[in-house]
Amino acid sequence: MASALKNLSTYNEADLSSAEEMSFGIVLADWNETITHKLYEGCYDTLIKHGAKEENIHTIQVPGTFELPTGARMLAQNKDIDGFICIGCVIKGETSHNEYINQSVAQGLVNLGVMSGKPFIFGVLTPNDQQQAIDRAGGKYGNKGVEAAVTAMRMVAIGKELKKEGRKIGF
Ligand code: DLZ
Repeated sequence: MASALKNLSTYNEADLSSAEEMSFGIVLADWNETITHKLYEGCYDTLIKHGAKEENIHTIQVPGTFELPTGARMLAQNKDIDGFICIGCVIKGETSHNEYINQSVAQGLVNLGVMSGKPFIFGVLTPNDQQQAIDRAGGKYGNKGVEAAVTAMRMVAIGKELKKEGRKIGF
């Protein structure tokens, strides 16, 4: 089990470039807000810690996790943003609603990323119960929001590096 081995807030700072010149869109789902708002804090604070400017972090709130891909697309259409972080929490219930939401959101974000060439990060917890969510939203397994922020920074850095290299060889 991945979380038994890895704390979600642990990362190698040497892997990260400064986020000073990067812009981010955060799309935050309000369902399970006691959890998602903790994920948001972890994410936002990590971006700021690594140099992102407040004015370059654009946040919107959407009703639920299912709305994350559409919210991200709306943000992408209206702002010039390097990388998107989508934050939600879908707790398994008595029905299979969680599977429909999780699969469509994961697929939606993959589609957005592949089509746009920009990162759309899946910062969604998919726990079996509330305790598993608490453990991963600043609890004993760290904070998935931190992991999502670090992933976004690394992907934006890759995109920027490739653009620079492209200019160097004169295309
Ligand atoms: C309807 C629903 C349910 C049952 N559970 C969750 C959940 O655990 N986490 C979450 O983010 N959203 C949930 N939703 C709401 C859906 O994401 C969506 O907002 C509604 O189905 C309307 O499209």
